[in-house]
Amino acid sequence: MRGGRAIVALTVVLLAVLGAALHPLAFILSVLPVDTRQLVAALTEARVFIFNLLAWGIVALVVVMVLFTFRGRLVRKVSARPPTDDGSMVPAQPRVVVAVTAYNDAQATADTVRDFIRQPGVIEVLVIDNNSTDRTAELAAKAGARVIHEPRQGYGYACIRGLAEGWSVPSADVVALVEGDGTFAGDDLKKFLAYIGQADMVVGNRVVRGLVEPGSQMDHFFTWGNMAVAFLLRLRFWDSQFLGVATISDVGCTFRVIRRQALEKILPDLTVGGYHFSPHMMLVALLHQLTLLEIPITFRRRVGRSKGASQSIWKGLAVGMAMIWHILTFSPKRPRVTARASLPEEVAVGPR
Ligand SMILES: Nc1nc2c(ncn2[C@@H]2O[C@H](COP(=O)(O)OP(=O)(O)O)[C@@H](O)[C@H]2O)c(=O)[nH]1
Ligand SMILES: [Mg+2]
Repeated sequence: MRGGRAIVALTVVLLAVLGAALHPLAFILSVLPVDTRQLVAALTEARVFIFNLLAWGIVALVVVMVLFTFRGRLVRKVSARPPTDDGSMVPAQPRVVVAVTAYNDAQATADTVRDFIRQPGVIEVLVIDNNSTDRTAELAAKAGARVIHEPRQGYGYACIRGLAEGWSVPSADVVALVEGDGTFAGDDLKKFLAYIGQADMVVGNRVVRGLVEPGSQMDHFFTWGNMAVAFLLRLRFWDSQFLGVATISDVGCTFRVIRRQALEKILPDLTVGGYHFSPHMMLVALLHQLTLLEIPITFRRRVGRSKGASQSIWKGLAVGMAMIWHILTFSPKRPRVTARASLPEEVAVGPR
């Protein structure tokens, strides 16, 4: 069943939270000046039942882990699939097109362009201007970017357009995606390029202590939230040894690099225009059996005001819920393609 493991994990977490909440609830009821003895007894019974269920669940998990360990010793299994070798291997010095999402971030976007344009291997920087009303487009062009206007409002639409436009640059070996908000460092691009020979797509990880600048958007809430949702993604694409076919710990990092041929396979299935685009792209890549690697990157304070998930805890929660629902339920609309993919109308790019 699609997302079955993730649903079981969510149920376990909900049961644990419910069981924990029953304790103080029973206590509060017991000190009330009315007779609540029957209710308290029922709650206590429910709590004991949940506790027993979870405890037996842990025992079963340990037994399964021991069995897997013994089985692994007896049968040497290679569970990591080597990267796709269908002529899509990238050269040692790949040519990179960088696509930058931009929405009313004039200064930060121009700085991002200047930062990335000077990185080794970068042949072009594209700024996807998503209906900005400030000087984003003008300053980005001055900084040396080719500015492309995306009329459909939304972070995901800006990402899809950037990826499609990057794919359409014939000399590009790989396409990088970043935000034009000053959070990502051009210097990190070389880390992605160091690994792109070993995976179809390399994504950034912003949950590594020491690399995240104090005061950045990655506070406790966003760090834990990303880790938890990433674990759901791993449960959906499970591998018993590595706890997921892709060892992902951060689902919301825009900074990623993908091989041109891999991008061609997934572009027609990229459809999410909203803030949950990032895990959407990972899901689609995994459904196409592409290999994903995650690498630790630096994450800096944002320049300017956030318009995305980091606006507030409520916005972050809403985006998190959309991500969870998407991971549990998504499957591509069109039949799975393994051969050469064709681009649909909405991502098709005109002559350059
Ligand atoms: N919020 C928002 N961001 C957009 C949109 N279109 C493009 N973007 C860009 O997408 C990136 C993510 O938005 P951001 O405000 O940084 O969200 P945050 O990372 O959650 O703080 C930025 O580079 C924006 O400029 C849009 O319609 N809304
Ligand atoms: Mg941002």
